[in-house]
Amino acid sequence: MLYPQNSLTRRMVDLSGFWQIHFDETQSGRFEAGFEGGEMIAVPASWNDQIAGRRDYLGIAWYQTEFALPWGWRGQRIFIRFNSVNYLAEVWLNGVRLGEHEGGHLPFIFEITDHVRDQGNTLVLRVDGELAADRVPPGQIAGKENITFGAANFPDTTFDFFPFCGIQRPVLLYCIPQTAITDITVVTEIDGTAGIVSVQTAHTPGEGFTTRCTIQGHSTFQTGEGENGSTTLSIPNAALWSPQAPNLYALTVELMYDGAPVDSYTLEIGIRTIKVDGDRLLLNGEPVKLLGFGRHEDFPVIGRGLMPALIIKDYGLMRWIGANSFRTSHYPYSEQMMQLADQLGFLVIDETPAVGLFFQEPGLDRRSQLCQQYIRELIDRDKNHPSVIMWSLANEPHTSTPEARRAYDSPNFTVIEHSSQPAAVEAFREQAALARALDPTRPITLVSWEGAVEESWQFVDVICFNRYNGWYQQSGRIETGVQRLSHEIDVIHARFPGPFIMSEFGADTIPGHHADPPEMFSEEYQAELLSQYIAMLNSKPFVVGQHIWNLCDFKTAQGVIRMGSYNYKGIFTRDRRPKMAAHRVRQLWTGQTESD
Ligand code: BDP
Repeated sequence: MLYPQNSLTRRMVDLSGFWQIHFDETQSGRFEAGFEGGEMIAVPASWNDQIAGRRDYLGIAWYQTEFALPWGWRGQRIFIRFNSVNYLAEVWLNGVRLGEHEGGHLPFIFEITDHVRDQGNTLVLRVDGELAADRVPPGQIAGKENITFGAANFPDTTFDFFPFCGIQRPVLLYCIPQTAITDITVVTEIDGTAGIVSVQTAHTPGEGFTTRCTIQGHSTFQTGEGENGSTTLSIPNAALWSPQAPNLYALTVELMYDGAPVDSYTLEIGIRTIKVDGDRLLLNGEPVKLLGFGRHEDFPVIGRGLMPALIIKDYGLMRWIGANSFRTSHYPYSEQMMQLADQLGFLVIDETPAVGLFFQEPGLDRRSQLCQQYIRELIDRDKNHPSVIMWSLANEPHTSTPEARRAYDSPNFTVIEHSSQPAAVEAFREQAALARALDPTRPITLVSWEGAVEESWQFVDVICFNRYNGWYQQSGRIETGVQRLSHEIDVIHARFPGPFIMSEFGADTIPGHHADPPEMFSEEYQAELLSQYIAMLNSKPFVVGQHIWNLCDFKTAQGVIRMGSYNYKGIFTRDRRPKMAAHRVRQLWTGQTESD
């Protein structure tokens, strides 16, 4: 999927601004052609903390805006693109239904060429933010104990972040030529000092078209077999892409007719390879270690809305602390975030919106289909980013059987046979195969807290493990917790050899709360816990990554383990001020002290 852009042959306008919203609690209204008397709402941004009294509203809301067709677009093919609407969106233009899309965080597009007027276009969305057991991420099963937290949560999520709703990323209107480039897929290899760039292109059907690919002076023609073509360019003495030197090349694809370009699209590409070799993760053939974070798209007032300044701020914080990597926990991040990862040189574990899954309860078929849809959409969206080095199929699915869990929780981590529920194993077998078929070039991971009883780790290339010893377990006893974890990691590695990433570890910390000796929730405790984890992880050669949970404090549902409805495991506060641990981690990761 190509992000809209302005070029010689393409135009795009952003429909962000003040729209109208009508909350339809009784679900009685049909407003396909528009409505009167709504409230004002800024798009993009979640509605929850923006509109007074609507924080916990997760029902139906109708959005509307008006727009005119930009001058000169008539005669082109015209589309509308929604970069992210959470959770389910149904869309109408001038009363004509365009379609629907399920799942927040991934883009969807409708062609509107035949429905759009020159002026006075009414765009209407019906957004459904309800949590339900057959959606992904799922809500709770009615009448059942909360699968994730034991105690009830409000709103009743199966995951540990606030279920923000609404139009959370830009809505773009764009046009392309009648016969246009529709897709580009780039794969890079390294041959000695040369970069080998394979480009596959697709265009709308048409006779007599050829495709030209140019990378800074190197150009080849691709003559079509129908609408699909492929070509390979060799770049001598290529400047490779890496965190130390995020070199990018501009690849321009032109669709030619009668010797002249009728469409042109420019993509920033990075020449790099990513491979698993035994216990190592190799970037451009060299071992690489990931230092970084799990994060959230989360900020006061805007909720999960796109805020470009916050993206810059967070990359600045990650740079300052010596991070080179992050995971898009627990859903795909904005396309702007991904573009900057390419430009600034961050290694990204790109995660689908599958979090808090369960496998015995009703709705499994639907949930599994949605997971597959998300894998397709994510790879389609992000396949050309050099920063994306791995696909994460899910975070913390609840996979083990109760018997396996009981045996594993013993002092020796006893692993019994068939430790995962068969339905979970089947689901991840299929999902891993799908991801590999769609992208054979990148490793796959599954982020789990289950430990060595996670049978679905057999399908992945890299183990991503979340664990909170010294916090949820061995509370108050950091050393005991870290020792036990060290042993558990060895047990996991013996069962699932290969590169291992500690994808979450941390401690809730109230900024300004101090204790000596360190005590849970104090700044000292977080700094000490992270130091001991990092020392232990550094001692194991197969550990190729350490991602602290979390970069910043973030909003959650209400519940007894979340004071003020926040997860306080950030090493920065929600408004991005450093806690003591931020300085400690910076010293450990960069060798620099506060005064440097
Ligand atoms: C992990 C989850 C993460 C939570 C974290 C925590 O993956 O979403 O926020 O625990 O409890 O299990 O802080």
